[in-house]
Amino acid sequence: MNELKLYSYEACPYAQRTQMALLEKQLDYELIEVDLYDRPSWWADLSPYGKVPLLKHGEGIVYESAIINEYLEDTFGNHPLLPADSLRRAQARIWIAYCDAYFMPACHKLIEDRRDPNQQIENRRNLREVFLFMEAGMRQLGDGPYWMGARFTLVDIQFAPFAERFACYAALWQAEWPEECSRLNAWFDHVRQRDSFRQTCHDQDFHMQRYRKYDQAS
Ligand SMILES: N[C@@H](CCC(=O)N[C@@H](CS)C(=O)NCC(=O)O)C(=O)O
Repeated sequence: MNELKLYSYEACPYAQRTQMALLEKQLDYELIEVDLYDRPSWWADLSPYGKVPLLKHGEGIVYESAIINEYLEDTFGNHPLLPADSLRRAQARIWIAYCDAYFMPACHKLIEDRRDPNQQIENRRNLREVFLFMEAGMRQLGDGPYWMGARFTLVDIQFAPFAERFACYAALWQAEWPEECSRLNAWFDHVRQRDSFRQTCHDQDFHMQRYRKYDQAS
């Protein structure tokens, strides 16, 4: 049987992406929690580099959240999560890549350099530029409410878990989501209403408990 199994970790934003795609596409799947702090013996045999999410489809193994989500999109035509037009698909993929190549590193730099106030000034300036770049890019794409327009896509899924955690970056490392980013604000207001988000998100206390550990680590 070609059943779908998602190996996940509850707090993992990348695994959340995959779970959101599975829910949006209304696919049946088995959710298997892997305790990354007490790894089961079978995990090393299954996962080539030990990271969640990992999708098992029949005997096939796929990992890397963005690639799993594209695999689901390629394999299951129901409830499409990429635009039909090839130029719009390319644009969607550009933003999917942008999230991991620019947005997340800009956030993570604030965590890494938390003990270096001078570097944090530069990091906050850089994060602001990233936000303004995303805002301008979204406006060029159209009115929304979602990233690519009227329809929810893999781009929304790519960013959503990090938008959810952003309040923690703000509380702990003074990250700022610029007020003038009105298209982005409206985007997240809509994303947080999606069932796939509501079923996979956690409240700020849940995330703060985990991020405080990073904050306290030397
Ligand atoms: N680029 C990967 C990142 C996945 C990732 O970093 N997952 C973390 C949990 S949030 C993990 O499994 N860490 C365990 C490890 O690195 O050994 C993706 O998008 O799937």
